[in-house]
Amino acid sequence: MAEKTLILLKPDAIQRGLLGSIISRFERKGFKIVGMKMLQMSGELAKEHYAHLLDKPFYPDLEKFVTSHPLVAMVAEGKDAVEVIRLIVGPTNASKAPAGTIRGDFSNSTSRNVIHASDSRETAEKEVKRFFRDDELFSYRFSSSYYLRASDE
Ligand code: IDP
Ligand code: MG
Repeated sequence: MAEKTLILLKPDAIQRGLLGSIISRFERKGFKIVGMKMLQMSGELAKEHYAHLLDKPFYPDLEKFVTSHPLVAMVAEGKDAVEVIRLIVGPTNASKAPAGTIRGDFSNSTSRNVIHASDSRETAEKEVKRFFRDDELFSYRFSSSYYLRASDE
């Protein structure tokens, strides 16, 4: 089975009207979106998702930020999805993120860096399950012609 990874388009991406611009980058790279939904994180979910940061001084702001507004969760599937999508996303500190990466192009901040992506295969497996039930993930093939026109057109 192809590799899957979790992507969160954080509240700043929605508030700034960047959803389409960001999602298109994964589509044009050839990744398949196999799950997508809007949700608002609870404090409990934030604490689980950011457990590695609970003792950091910025954690209270992080939790408030991710729980105060809706976000979009996606699962992308494709070859080396975890590693390649982290490369497309760019480093955590968006101020230092290279141009051409999502964070490099859309943010100049560490705390408002528009997107989350799983950082390893092990993390990705846990994070996909954290946000999506099995029946919320889809398996389909890209079709070159079927969705462009009917066979008799
Ligand atoms: P990542 O999102 O690149 O995987 P992590 O270290 O897992 O980076 O941190 C998760 C999120 O916590 C970051 O995306 C960012 O929103 C926030 N964060 C991390 N480090 C800082 C910091 O030094 N100041 C403020 N927020 C931070
Ligand atoms: Mg991380």
